[in-house]
Amino acid sequence: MYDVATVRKDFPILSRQVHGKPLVYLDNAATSQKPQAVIDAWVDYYTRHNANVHRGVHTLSVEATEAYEAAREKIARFFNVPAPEQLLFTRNTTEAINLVAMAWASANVKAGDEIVVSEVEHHSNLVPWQRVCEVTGATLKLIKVKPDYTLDFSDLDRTLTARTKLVAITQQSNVLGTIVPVKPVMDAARRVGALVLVDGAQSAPHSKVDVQAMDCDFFAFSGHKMLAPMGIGGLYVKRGVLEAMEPFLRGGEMVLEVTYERATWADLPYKFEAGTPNVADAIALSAAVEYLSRLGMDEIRQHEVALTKHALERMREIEEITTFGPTDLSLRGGVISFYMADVHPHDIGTVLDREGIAIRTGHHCAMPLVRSRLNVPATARASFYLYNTEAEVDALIEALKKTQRYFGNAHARRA
Ligand code: 7TS
Repeated sequence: MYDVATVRKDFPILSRQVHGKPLVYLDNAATSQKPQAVIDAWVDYYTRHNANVHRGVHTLSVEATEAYEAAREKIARFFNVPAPEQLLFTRNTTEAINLVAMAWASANVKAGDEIVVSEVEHHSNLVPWQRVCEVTGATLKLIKVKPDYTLDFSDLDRTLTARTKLVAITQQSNVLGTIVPVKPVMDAARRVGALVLVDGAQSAPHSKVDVQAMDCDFFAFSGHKMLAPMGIGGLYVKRGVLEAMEPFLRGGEMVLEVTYERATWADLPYKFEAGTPNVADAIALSAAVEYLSRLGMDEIRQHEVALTKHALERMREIEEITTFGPTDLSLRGGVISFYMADVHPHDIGTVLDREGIAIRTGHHCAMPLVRSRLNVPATARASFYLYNTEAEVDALIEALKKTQRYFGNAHARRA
């Protein structure tokens, strides 16, 4: 039985107040809060073991190296990565995707080729591909979003052609919550010989990810959205693809031998990890995946489905609210973007903050989707995680009713 009250005790920040009210943190799609176990792992590293890795023979350096590589192994197991060296540490999803754009695409995408993304992508999985196309002369193509907020796969075999080199697609939309089934994309990509990159920023924290079952070529994720500190994330790459890839950044740590004229590269994964790595945060990320595994990804998902169901039902009590995203709960994660007639999302966010409730407002780094597909200037977005409760959803609804009464009346007064 999932016991959210016990889970909450692990997160020190959840006991704080904001404007004299208990914090209700519903901005989890932006970043998650951290359990004590993660904070402790980070503090323990700097308190007892800190040293640079892979360089020294002294005890601290050996301990730091062992802890760093043990973290890589644990995180690799969490995503069912076949071998730890296929998990590259990056700062976040954005850097992981840029690594693929720089190291793989620059060598494999040529003028006349095509890269396919979807209309729901976060800027991090759109802008790097725009740049690759600009530099190489390749074309960027879009998989459309349907009026029911799922992706239109009916045309996949026409969108993907013999010229398609890569499909870069999110596994869960940060705006709509839509869960994207990757299999049809994989199947269509394999038929034309294209590779597939999966943006797991929003899926990795909330559901079981198995990169081998998915069979994708690249999988990118951010630690900070899955209970770990900011500044650590990763990229899984399929072995054959990884072995053929040129380095992303060049410098120390990633070389085997260097002369004044040239250099040769270190083994995997170090060839892709130039410079001193983020050891403490990698270790804290391994504590985060241990915490998530202990709770169980399926249990976490079920908890979030229940919260989302409750929130969607209760939002219907407020006539002025329009929600975006699939109605079928099996097709959506715990993210609800919404719009309230006559109230700017920023005003909603401000009123809610006075009630201690943290939500996000804006275009959520998916400007084309919000502006030209949802046709609103911005949305308000509540996003749930493993520590949120039904009572918090109820607090959100009451605060939204208050917002509506306040602004609705203000508009009536002006009319
Ligand atoms: N891809 C998706 C689907 C995302 O939701 C995000 C971050 C990123 C990539 C980039 O992640 P980063 O860790 O590299 O920044 N999404 C959000 C959000 O919805 N609000 O703030 C960040």
